[in-house]
Amino acid sequence: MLVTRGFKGRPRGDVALRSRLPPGQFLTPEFPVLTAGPTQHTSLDRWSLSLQHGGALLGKWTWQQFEALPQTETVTDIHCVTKWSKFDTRWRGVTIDDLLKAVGLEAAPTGFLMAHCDGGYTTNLALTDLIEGKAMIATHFDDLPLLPSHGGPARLLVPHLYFWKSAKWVRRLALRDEDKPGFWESLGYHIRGDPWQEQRYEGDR
Ligand SMILES: Nc1nc2c(c(=O)[nH]1)N[C@H]1C(S)=C(S)[C@@H](COP(=O)(O)O)O[C@H]1N2
Ligand SMILES: [Mo]
Repeated sequence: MLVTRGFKGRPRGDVALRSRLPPGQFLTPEFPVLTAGPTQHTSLDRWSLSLQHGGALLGKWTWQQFEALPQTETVTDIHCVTKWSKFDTRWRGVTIDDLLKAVGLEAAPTGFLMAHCDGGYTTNLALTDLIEGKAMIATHFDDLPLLPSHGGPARLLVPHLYFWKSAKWVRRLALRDEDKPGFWESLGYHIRGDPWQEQRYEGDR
């Protein structure tokens, strides 16, 4: 039997797509660039990523060392608080689970993390939002090295939260016992930022 795509496929597809779009969002095929301040450029030979807890350094990776960590690929939808969403974005990088494992933190730690970036941007996250495959330090997009405008050489990717949590040009991850607002969070944005609960601003549920 001959089945025309437009006849059987489309209405179903639209429903499926709409159910992937969080409230108040619209779908775009573009990949907009959103940065508060200038794009950062750090050459790979000067780049490093460190992980610390309080004043203690738990681990530090040069670019070469970082690239040697286990690599994970993910295809995921992303949602910006300015209301654009993009479906099926493809990333490669190192999961936060693998980073924690690399410094001997096997058990899921409790607490929070502040991501610090070149240029001074910060964002805060609960560790529960970063572990069990929920987040990575991404270095590749669509099989290509991440462009500087999108946070290359390495950015945080936390796709289940609004995209401001996905800190570009990340260089230092600081584990903390207590939560503390980062850059946008201290300017009135929500402390967690779950797009499915529309946690856009401070005071939203
Ligand atoms: N270092 C840094 N990271 C950042 C930002 C920023 O201004 N500086 N903007 C955030 C915001 S508000 C969004 S929506 C996304 C945008 O990522 P993109 O430019 O790759 O689309 O990056 C987030 N990460
Ligand atoms: Mo954003």
